[in-house]
Amino acid sequence: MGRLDRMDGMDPLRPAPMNAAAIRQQAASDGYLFCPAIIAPRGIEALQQVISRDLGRADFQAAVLTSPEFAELRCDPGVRAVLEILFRGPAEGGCGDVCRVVPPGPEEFVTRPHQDAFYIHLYPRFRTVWIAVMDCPAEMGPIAVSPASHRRGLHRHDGERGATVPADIVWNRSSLGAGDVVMFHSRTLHCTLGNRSSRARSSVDCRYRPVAARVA
Ligand SMILES: O=C(O)CCC(=O)C(=O)O
Repeated sequence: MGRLDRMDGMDPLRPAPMNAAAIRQQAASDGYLFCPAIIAPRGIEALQQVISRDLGRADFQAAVLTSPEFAELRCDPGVRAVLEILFRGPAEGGCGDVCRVVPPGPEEFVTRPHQDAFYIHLYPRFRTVWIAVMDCPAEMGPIAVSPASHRRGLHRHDGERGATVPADIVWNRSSLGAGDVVMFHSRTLHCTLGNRSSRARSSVDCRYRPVAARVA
């Protein structure tokens, strides 16, 4: 994983500003927006209960992603408001959503650095929204993003091993609270680290595109 070994020294995520012009500017320069506590606890707690209830089911993923609680979270007005600023118009969800429950185990379940645009070709423009469904302190290995990496094109990817990361890349990461969101450009390099805590880590990642980009 190369320089990921040195992630302990990395800078914290930069919180998103409050007004539309500054949000667009920061997203354009960093390739991500960190929106602390943007999702109300009620919606997060409802999804937590669904995840606990359905964990262990063979169709866990489908059960969670088709639940009314997930549908509500995906329509969260705060998240949509930021996406609409970025897209300059309405956002459409359902462009590839995943619920992840990552058991403790330092390196076993890491998601190696990659760019979503390398794997998802169906949508020319999309944003990924990573939502902490529980408090995720740094030791749980929550999402890390590489600022400005979306401006450096697509890197070579090697299957499960992810992207070949340039030597000068830097990473931002913070301890996240339940309801914190990190949204990022489809070409932003990102990864998660090993969960070194004693509890499983739950998150969802949802993808949205501008309605205006829909192909008839
Ligand atoms: O949560 C993870 O382990 C990885 C998330 C991810 O790669 C993504 O949202 O694209």
